[in-house]
Amino acid sequence: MKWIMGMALLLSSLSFGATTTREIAMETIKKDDGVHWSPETVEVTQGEKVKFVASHKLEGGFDFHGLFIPELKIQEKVERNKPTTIKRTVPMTLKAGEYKIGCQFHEKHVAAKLIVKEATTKKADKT
Ligand SMILES: [Cu+2]
Repeated sequence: MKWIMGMALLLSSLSFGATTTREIAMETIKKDDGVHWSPETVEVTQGEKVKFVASHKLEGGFDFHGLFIPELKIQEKVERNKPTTIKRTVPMTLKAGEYKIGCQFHEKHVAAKLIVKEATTKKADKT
């Protein structure tokens, strides 16, 4: 019985614990004659560990794009068919709100939205 509870605890800490890194796949897509980062919206939480996997598989056009999220100190070159992995922890000091997931190379590259949500533990401290 103790063993089962131990396993349950271990499993729940694996799914929800601070050690979990969530993978966020970003991909270039063509829409309305422009290149966009997809998905259009990415939600993260303060303190969350994330792993961006950025890929560019579009044929024609630019050979590479950039993944540019200054708030997370991300400025990576993403070459065609060479997915790039970037790991970050969302700073607890990063204000909740909306930021851009852009491209540092192309002005017309349509940015996606990065939504930073307040950590619930921080909320609990306030009340
Ligand atoms: Cu671009």
